[in-house]
Amino acid sequence: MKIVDAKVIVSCPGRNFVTLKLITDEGVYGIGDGTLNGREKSVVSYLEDYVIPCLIDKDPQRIEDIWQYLYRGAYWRGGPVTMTAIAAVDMALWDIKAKVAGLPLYQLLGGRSRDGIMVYAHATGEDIAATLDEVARYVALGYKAVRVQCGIPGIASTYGVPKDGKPYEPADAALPSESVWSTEKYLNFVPRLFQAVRDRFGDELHVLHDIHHRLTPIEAARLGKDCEPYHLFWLEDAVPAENQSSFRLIRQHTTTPLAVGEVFNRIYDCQQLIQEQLIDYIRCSVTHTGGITHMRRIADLAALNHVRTGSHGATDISPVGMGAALHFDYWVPNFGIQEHMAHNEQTMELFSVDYSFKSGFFTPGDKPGHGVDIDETLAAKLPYQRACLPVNRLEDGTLWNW
Ligand code: KDG
Ligand code: MG
Repeated sequence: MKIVDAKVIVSCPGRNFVTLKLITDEGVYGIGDGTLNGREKSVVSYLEDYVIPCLIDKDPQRIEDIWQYLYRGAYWRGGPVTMTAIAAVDMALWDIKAKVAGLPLYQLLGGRSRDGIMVYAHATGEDIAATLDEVARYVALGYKAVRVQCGIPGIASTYGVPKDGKPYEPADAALPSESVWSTEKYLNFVPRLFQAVRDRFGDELHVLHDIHHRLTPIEAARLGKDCEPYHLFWLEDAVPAENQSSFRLIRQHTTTPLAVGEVFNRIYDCQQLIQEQLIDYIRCSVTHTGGITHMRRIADLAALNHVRTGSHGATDISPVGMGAALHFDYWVPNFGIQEHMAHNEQTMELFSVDYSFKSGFFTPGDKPGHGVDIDETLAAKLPYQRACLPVNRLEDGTLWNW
């Protein structure tokens, strides 16, 4: 069996997606997600100019060898563009292998470890009352876990909170839009939000929160401590994690579980965090972290250190990435939770999926492969639209982490 052709399909059903299709001489094809929010075209170029020419005539069954070829063979290892491109290839190859075997992908990984995959939804609102109503909506839909983000009094716009009633999509302008941040206003407000959540919904609902890299370690330690009475499922991305040892300080001060990893792209980004047990959940995604082949390595290291998975699943993970992630989640023994932010209707017309949701849990489906495909005719009618992620400034104008 040989790879004879490959297509990179860029489409914009309300937001941009990069989808790789690898075609074999036997007619079987595989689909992979190569979407890197706000940097989509870099992955397209990397795939078209450097990766695809090396794949033609290769045996698609040799997933490990192709992975090593693209990773080691690049000389310039790692980085989000490279690792997203490798992920797209890896996902497509696993799709082919599972289709050839006539099995759903999770069976090739070792079979399922659970009956369903617990996912968390995003509840957001401009104030506490609106946010709690959103939480109630998700609880009524059957969700067992909800991420809660709320507008902060005194700050014009806040991460995760939609504007003008539109669905939240952070890449919102052709050039980065600017938002303003106040750590003090945030730290004073957030514990009140979680007290209100527990007062209304009681103790059983799993409640999550994303700080989106905006605090220093000691500030994150204060927030973790202040939130202990509300026993969060996790606090996510407390500080930027290039400096992995900064989590030590947070850890010394609070028992609130910590999650990080959506901007990581390889095992070395989280090696210390995992080996020193500085986090509880590793949030790398199949899409941005070298595909299923590399995610297995991270998950195995995590399992040795009591760290569970909590994969990133915002809308910039396409339905292809979500489908592949759900097969991984079904298998991975140290699964924690999966993020799920629903895609819009046009996206779900463009991609056909086999996964489904029931009472707070997803299952990946039993079609051979990962079960997700793309309608290329519709994709051709939805061209790329330039969209960048925002930047963030402190109230005095200093550039800060978004
Ligand atoms: O592209 C950036 C988004 O994926 C990110 O802002 C979403 O933080 C995020 C999350 O946890 O889903
Ligand atoms: Mg996040």
